[in-house]
Amino acid sequence: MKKYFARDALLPSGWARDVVIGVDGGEILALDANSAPDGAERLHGPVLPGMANLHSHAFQRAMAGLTDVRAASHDDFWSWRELMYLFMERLTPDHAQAIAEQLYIEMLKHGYTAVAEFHYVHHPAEMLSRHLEAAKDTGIAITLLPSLYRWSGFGAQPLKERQKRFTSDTKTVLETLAGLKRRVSADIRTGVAPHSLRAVDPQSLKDLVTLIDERAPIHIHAAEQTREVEECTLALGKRPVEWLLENCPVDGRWCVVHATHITAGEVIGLAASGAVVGLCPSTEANLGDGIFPLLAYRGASGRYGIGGDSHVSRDPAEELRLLEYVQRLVGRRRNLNISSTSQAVGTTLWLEAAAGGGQALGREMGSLVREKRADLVVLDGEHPDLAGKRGDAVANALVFSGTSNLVRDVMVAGRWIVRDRHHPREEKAAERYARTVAQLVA
Ligand code: NGQ
Ligand code: ZN
Repeated sequence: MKKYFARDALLPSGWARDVVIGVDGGEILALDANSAPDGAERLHGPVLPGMANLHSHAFQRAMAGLTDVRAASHDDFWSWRELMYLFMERLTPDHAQAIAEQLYIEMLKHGYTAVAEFHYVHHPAEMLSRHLEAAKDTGIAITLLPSLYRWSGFGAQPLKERQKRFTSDTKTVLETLAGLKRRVSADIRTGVAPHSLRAVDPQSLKDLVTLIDERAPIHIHAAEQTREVEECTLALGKRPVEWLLENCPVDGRWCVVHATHITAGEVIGLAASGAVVGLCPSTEANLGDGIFPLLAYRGASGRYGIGGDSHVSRDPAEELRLLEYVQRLVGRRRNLNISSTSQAVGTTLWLEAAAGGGQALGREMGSLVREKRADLVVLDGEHPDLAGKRGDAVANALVFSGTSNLVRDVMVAGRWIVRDRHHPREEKAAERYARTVAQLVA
């Protein structure tokens, strides 16, 4: 067993001092606070559990910054989606892999140690295996979620020309999963992603849920836009989250992505279901989605995690900052997301999002406890932003003190992937990425 010593480490109960972390076989085997370093290797700064990025459409990384120009007289989520479809038309499997590799390195360097890839792009088998390659090459843990995508809107409207490439049915999703399972190794997970109630009909959703492995994660977009809520109410007689709660066995395997527009009743129902809400603060802000009722939901003990989604941010600290700031701006108060364990917002949000994210990915990760995967995020103890700080002040500096990346070293499943702010493949990946983007925007 390899032993590491951290002066400060974020445990589920809060920050602890002088912690010895024993790692073997990719897992945390021992964890002792208030211990002497003895023969342990000293880590270079405070340690937090690795963060899961629970919602990724990797290719959209290459669009970041390209759509923030007024393109339609009424520019909103739906006009953005047209641009995204256009962009996707040019995307080859080689492009997708180059983008994913760059993205996963950026995410690792900011403290994400696992990602759920929600995949509805053409050639699912080929594309998914490219994401799998990118994950293996970069060292990030991946949960692959092939998507069920059948219709362009409620009431089984046929796919529009640009959406035809996404088409899949229960059978093809199951085949894709079976193909992936043959390649599944210990460090990948699979689940399914019925795209949304817009894109799947009730029967195929029910079939899919019945036919998959009973432990497989199920991720679905829901209630991101008010138009979706209105159309759902007309077609199904219920709001999207309300319909899911009444018609599907929503439980801890489910990740309801966005869930932006939900009523007080849905807040309670969703929280009680044990599902994870997948919040994507930077993307939701970028797309003008609306504001998730986080305080009420957390008040009902609801679980959540964070996703990069369109990857306008690759930094979990930025996502958490936005999560809190939006609530402050709306509520005109400060320090809103706190818990019984900690009055510090940075500490609370990191702990909760990491645990919820791990659950959504179907992985034993997201907290520093024995028998969880050894995913360590070590901050740069020498950085000016951390000067003189310990415990809660460290997490708060991480989340609320500007935009420098404070992450120095990152371990995934017992292996150091980022050391001294460097990923071994970053130079090559950046070159390949630059060539790819040049081709895509030409
Ligand atoms: C996606 N993105 O799947 O990439 C979606 C757009 C849709 C977000 N919802 C497509 N943020 O929802 O129809
Ligand atoms: Zn999405």
